[in-house]
Amino acid sequence: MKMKRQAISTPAKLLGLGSVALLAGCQGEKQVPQQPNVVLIYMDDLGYGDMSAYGATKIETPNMDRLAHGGIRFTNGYSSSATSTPSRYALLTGEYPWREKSAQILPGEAPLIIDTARMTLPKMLQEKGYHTGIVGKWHLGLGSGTVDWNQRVAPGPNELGFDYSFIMAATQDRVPTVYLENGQVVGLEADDPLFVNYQENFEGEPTGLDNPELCTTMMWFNGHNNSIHNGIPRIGFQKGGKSAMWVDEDMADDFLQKAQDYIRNHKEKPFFLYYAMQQPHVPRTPHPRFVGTSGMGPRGDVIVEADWCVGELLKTLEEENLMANTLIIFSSDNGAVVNDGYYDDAEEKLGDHQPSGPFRGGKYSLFEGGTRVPFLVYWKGTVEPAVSDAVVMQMDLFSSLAKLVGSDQRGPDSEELLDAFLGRSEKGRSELIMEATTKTAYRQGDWVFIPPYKGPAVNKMVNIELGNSSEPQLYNLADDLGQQVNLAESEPEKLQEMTEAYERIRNPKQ
Ligand code: NG6
Ligand code: CA
Repeated sequence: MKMKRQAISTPAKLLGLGSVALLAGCQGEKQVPQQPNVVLIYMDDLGYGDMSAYGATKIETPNMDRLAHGGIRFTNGYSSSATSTPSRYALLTGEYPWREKSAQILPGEAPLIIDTARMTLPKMLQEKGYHTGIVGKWHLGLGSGTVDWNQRVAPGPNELGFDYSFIMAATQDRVPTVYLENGQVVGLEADDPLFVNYQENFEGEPTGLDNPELCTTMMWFNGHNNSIHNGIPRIGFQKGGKSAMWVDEDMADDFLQKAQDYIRNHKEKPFFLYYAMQQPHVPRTPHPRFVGTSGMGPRGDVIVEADWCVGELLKTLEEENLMANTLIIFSSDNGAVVNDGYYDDAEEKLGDHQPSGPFRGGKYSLFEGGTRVPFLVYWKGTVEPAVSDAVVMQMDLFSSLAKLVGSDQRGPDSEELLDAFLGRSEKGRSELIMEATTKTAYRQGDWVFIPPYKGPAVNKMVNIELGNSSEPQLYNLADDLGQQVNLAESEPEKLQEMTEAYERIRNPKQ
């Protein structure tokens, strides 16, 4: 007798399978445990070509590769944007970031940009009984007005669905250079309060601009010339809070330890851990034991360091016997950048390493290098190792994980692609909009359309082609992965079709 779709979970229960569901349409496939732990490892600026599993030959990433070779390695995995804040916004809300104007690279003093009344990925999981935690980079704003860093800072991750948070507010190159645990600045002492200002400096405080002699760890190249901490000039001004300041070289260990503690402390019920690492974003500050390990300077060294962290996290899951019941997702918030504003030898020691792999552009770019990122799904014993060409976005994790855990919640733009994520289907998205600093482009099938945009073709400071052109651009990725041949003139009908399809999503008629 054929089972009806809706009836599928009932017989599973009758068979005593407990929290096991069969995936509709996949008879004969293994059953999927319904409430696995979910660990999302999220890199900052790791490019498609920065992992050996994605073709890097100059750098070894054995632990990331373990996830790639033992799970599904997506070749068409996208972040939702070519920069951090919008990608993280889409990840947590399941909504295209260009719908929210404030979802652009935020300063460290920006208010929270997601309404606390809103459904989010961690809230959806909480509703299903999960304990939820974030460790690492936040970058979605904190508080609702001017933040007093000497009080509990809220709303923030804890008000958006994370039961536990240990975060840096924005980025490693932005003040305040402190961690916050559940909204409290860690290690702050009452007699040395912390003040932050992005408009003007505090009287008598040195800056990278006026005091280059104090930039002893790293010198600024572009921007990054405000307050100095740990010999590194930053974006934004801060004063006080000395006892709370992080040590950049220890950051990887600090986050790793909190992530490991979180796993050990919450293994009794299903948990969601969002482990948002800081590498290889600037300033690249490997712990001394990783200095020189890549032969490519600090950018390579912090990738080696990050890879080690991934290995240690996997060890913890193994030690706690959690591997078979933990779905691990690995990706990066945007594509690669080499020089992102400090003199750190990244250009000089790059050699022939290609951080964006075969793709044109990188971070900040509308070309594929901006948003096409490493994307891995690993689940020991449940997900079969494979390479998948399905088109998937990080924004789709919201609805897909909801489906997995039996939640009816869906993100507004988030497609439910659970079968693709678990390697049971090659069918991903048929279309998507990618975003780069407020500009957008459109992919449908193998075709990519980039509308005409004002602005420089190349951001010379970071040496990245942005995708701006006075002419429309049309590429066919099927035989032009590197977006070298603009077909806009030779394929006018396709151009017209793509323009209309793009406009339908981007500027729908009311
Ligand atoms: C840019 C910074 C860059 C980086 C980026 C955000 C300058 C010149 N450049 O404005 O270094 O911090 O913002 O990166 O200040 S992201 O990955 O968090 O989006
Ligand atoms: Ca980033």
